[in-house]
Amino acid sequence: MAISLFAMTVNFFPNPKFFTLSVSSCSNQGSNALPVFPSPIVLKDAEGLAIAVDSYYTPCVVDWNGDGKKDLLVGDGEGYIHLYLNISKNSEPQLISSGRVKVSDQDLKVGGSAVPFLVDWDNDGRKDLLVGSIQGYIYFFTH
Ligand SMILES: [Ca+2]
Ligand SMILES: [Ca+2]
Repeated sequence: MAISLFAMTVNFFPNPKFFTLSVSSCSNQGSNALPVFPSPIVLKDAEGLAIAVDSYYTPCVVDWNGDGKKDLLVGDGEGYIHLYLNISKNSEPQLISSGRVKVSDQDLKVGGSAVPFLVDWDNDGRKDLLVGSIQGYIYFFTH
């Protein structure tokens, strides 16, 4: 399967004081060795609404719940991470918002501009969360 590209789009309307950011995807029309990306398509949730918030957005594709289907983690400019679970199949993902990622019933928050990455960092068989932040730190949330 050829890789795909995720991009972030900034939309200013009606003036530069108010803007939204949305997550877009480009399916690779070429090969992994020679990717060819057409115009991006704004990702929408299962209800057809653009996946967007009002600040910097960083997408990260993960299998959050271990069901074999790709889900989406999205860090935002305030330092929160939003989870979108895939309720369909990998070839035609349908994402539903599952809210912000939590730590001990509180919204997980780093200082700002959260950049999430899911990996088994300590090699114990459970996925952990590494989150970059605008302060230059990388936070480790063990599972
Ligand atoms: Ca999943
Ligand atoms: Ca782990």
